[in-house]
Amino acid sequence: MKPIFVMNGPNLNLLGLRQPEIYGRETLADVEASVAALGRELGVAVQAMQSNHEGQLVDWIHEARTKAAGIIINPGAYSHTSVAILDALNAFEGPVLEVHISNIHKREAFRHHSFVSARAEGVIAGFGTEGYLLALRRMKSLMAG
Ligand code: CA2
Repeated sequence: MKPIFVMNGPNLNLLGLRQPEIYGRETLADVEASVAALGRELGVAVQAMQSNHEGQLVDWIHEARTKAAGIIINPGAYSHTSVAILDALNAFEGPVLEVHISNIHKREAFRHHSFVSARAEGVIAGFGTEGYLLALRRMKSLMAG
């Protein structure tokens, strides 16, 4: 069974270490552990990755073309700027779900638009780090049907 890639973009390595009022107190390692545990419960393989570099995220999305069944992605600030990540996702054939920890629509206007949303089957925003778990459950449904 191919894994679901759970990809996090720039600055998300700082989760839990700064700005807990926006992003909560869980670290990225905590989130990845919860996602892995839910993956075991659901019988879905999960591979987590994080990079601060746009090109690295693009390369992993290319890798996903042959190695992943689906992509759950929080592109961080690249959501609002990166046509390159959108183009890479458009070359991936499986389901894509976009996650934002914060409610980007309640924040500054420049966060209201995400290039990635044009490709995603669904978008979760403002559910905190629980959004990753909701996305994994949804991914399992998408893979089943
Ligand atoms: O809400 C989200 O998940 C975001 O994708 C997070 C990005 C932000 O640029 C997007 O607009 C919304 C930023 C991630 C920064 O993460 C930090 C976590 C802790 C401390 C500092 C930054």
